[in-house]
Amino acid sequence: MSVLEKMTSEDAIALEDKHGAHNYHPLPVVLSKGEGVYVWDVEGKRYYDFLSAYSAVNQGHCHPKIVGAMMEQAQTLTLTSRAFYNDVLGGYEKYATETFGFDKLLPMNTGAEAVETALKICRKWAYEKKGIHENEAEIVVCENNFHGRTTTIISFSNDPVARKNFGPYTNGFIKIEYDNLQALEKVLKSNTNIAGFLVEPIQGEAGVYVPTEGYLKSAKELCEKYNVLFIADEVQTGIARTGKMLAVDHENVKPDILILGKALSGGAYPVSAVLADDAIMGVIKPGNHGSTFGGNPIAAKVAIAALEVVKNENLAENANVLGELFRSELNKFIPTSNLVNAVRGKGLLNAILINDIEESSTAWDICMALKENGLLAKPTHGNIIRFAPPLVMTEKQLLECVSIITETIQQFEK
Ligand code: IF1
Repeated sequence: MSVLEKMTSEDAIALEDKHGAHNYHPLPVVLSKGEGVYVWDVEGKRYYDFLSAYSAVNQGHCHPKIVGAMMEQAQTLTLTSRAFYNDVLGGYEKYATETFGFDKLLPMNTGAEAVETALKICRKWAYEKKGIHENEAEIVVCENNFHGRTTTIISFSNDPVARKNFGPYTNGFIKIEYDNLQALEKVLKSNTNIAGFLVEPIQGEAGVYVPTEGYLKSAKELCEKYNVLFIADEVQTGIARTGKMLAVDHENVKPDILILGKALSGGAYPVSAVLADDAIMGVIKPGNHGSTFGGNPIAAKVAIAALEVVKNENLAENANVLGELFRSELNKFIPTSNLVNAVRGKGLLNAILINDIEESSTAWDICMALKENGLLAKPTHGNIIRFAPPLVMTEKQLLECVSIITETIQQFEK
């Protein structure tokens, strides 16, 4: 069979199973088209997308302005490497640094690359500005973090599935409990080699864990007190997902280093970035860091378009309003359910907690039933189902999805 022939879902799954590494366990649905809040499978069935590629497709699938910018640049100049300048990168850097309020932007491609870049900048700042002895810098991270899958990043993960048998691990990281200011102050007070504190403003993969109100602000104040860099990983929570342009904006916190990815491109192209002011980014000199595709013309054009869409379509406010509606509707349903314990989240990054042991298949079974009912979502760890639709959703569509979700769960009520 020519790989270009129209295939069935079964064919597509068989091809991936035979020829692809088994590094995921996808829901058995084969998507072939996306538009706005919808995706279609190869048999033509339409679904509401309630994952948004883990919050990369905030602007909706195949947004015409983003795709248009990508197509135009793809026919003009795709890649120069940073050995030469190009006529798009500087304008993107200006636009993005003004949007987020920083002096400088270092362009990368994936979220993990941006996290690694932030760690390198933090360490170099610690040696050259804070005066920590070389190779002795420690960076504080949180239990149950998710920051990507490189060897250094999984070195400070406590998820055995993501970490086991990938050693030897990178040193220089101290884990503390998330949302625990006493734990943070204790480690900052007792150790003079702390360079930075890397934190997700909301822990996504851990199950959309929203920290106590004021946690981010107090953590930033502690970092200032002990001359430690506050590094916000907004790869998943950024770009309007939580009802503000950045999740840290809910507490008016300006990170020392800001990490962006995913929806920075609207899901059209791998684009990530690290932003910081000159006093920190100035430690990076020619030859210290880079990447073949980092800052390429397509990425720059796509990112400008993706950010313009967020602003012009007021997606942060839409996420804020629809997120409140989603949680209030589910909080009406929960008292009638034996299966759902709670709903939690901010903006349109939400999750429900299923009343079953983590090892049970209930959350998966519910997601399989949701698929049959025209809505795609996937459990995070065990018994938590994340709900994160594109931010372009209308109130009418959201209420229809609330009905699909509650009616599907009722099929499982004992
Ligand atoms: C997978 C979830 C996982 C991230 C934060 C950095 C990165 C991510 C806060 C790295 C990436 C993705 C990766 C993807 C599934 C998804 C994910 F949290 F979003 F659900 F895994 F935990 N910081 N998250 O969330 O960005 O290198 O992937 O561009 O690896 O399975 P990346």
